[in-house]
Amino acid sequence: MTGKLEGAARTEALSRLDGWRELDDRDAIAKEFRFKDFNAAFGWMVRVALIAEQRNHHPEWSNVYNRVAVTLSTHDAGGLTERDIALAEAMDRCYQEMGG
Ligand code: H2B
Repeated sequence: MTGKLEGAARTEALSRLDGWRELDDRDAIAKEFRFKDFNAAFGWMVRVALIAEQRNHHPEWSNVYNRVAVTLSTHDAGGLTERDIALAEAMDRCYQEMGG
């Protein structure tokens, strides 16, 4: 299992991400994605779900119509790890591929 991201490695990892913020009350990152409509939002969620299942690393997320609020943290590690950074990057990549 990868360990919690701390210090310089954490700063470097977070600098690779765009639009993600650190939460105040727990060791996690969050972002809200906005889409054209519900179909676009749910289509993106399906693609991300398949990646998450493949990696056995799953997001905390909720959907309201064309918006998806995502929180990423590694439960087994009790905080943020490289696995969260990698999933965040995959989410951003899927979003860009959909023209978002
Ligand atoms: N997802 C996330 N975000 N963190 C985990 O620690 C985690 C997971 N652990 N998905 C996996 C599943 C674990 O609970 C199962 C039992 O393999």
